[in-house]
Amino acid sequence: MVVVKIKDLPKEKFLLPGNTSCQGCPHALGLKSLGMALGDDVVLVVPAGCTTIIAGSKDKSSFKFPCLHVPFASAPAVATGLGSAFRRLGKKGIPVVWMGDGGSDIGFATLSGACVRKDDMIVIVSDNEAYMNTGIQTSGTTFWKARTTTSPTGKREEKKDLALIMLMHKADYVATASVGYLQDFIGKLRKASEIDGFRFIHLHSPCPPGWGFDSSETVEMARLAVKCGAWILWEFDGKFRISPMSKPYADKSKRAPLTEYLKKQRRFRHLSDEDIAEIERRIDEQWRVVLALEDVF
Ligand SMILES: Cc1ncc(C[n+]2csc(CCOP(=O)(O)OP(=O)(O)O)c2C)c(N)n1
Ligand code: SF4
Ligand SMILES: [Mg+2]
Repeated sequence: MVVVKIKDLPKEKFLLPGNTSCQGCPHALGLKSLGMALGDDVVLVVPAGCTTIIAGSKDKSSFKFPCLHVPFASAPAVATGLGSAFRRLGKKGIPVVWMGDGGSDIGFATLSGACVRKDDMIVIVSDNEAYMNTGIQTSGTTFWKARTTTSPTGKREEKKDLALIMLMHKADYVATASVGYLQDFIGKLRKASEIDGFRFIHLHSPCPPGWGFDSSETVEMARLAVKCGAWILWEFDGKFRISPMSKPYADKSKRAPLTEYLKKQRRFRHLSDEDIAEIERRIDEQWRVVLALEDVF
């Protein structure tokens, strides 16, 4: 685990002020952190999504990172080519794919291919649990029962556990992170940058307009997800470890009430007591899996 101190973080901004993200945008928090973690080494590869809009339109850019905007399904394949070109030309630079959860749904074939080949890149999926840029449609990682425009009565299917999929896919480095704990995210990015091969970070990114909460509460919402046990922070770098911010919540009695997290969000306003009990049961199940992984790896 890489320990990050706020006073040691660089002041240089890689996401510039005046960009077009909504107030309280989780991607903006994540992109700023990416700049602080890896700065000049990053060459971004971005498929369509809110990040495309945040980057700005022709002739202007909100990014100090060099950035390739690529078709939805192709981002990891483009990063593969970029990595090969860097090696051949003897150039420095880490291809970093920054994609949404929708990008990881539609681009799963290229994500899988790059992981199987252990191609040299860091992939970050900034998961706001829906296709936000096109109007809040359900994605594979939308939370069970969450209302979206394509699931007006609540999503029927379970949230896809992308990080565990990538772990079982034998990625060289896999971690979950949260915009509520940016020092942890920065530490994980730095750790990932020290490892060769295919590195994957699943970043939990609560979205104020998409989830229906006040734009001042993004960090609080992200922290509540961790504190109630619904989002578990962990890291695999050859050894699987639950991260320190999540560790206390292995003990169910230490978790914040789940209703505190759910009731603050418009997308969950319709939940019944039975739904909440079922979500709690599923969270307990997820913890059993993650705790077992600590013993296995
Ligand atoms: C092949 C293709 N299909 C659909 C679209 C339309 N589209 C653009 S952005 C987007 C949603 C992206 O969602 P996500 O990846 O979760 O990113 P977010 O906007 O939530 O940050 C969609 C469906 C597209 N650009 N290309
Ligand atoms: S919709 Fe959500 S993810 Fe998209 S720019 Fe706004 S706050 Fe950010
Ligand atoms: Mg999304």
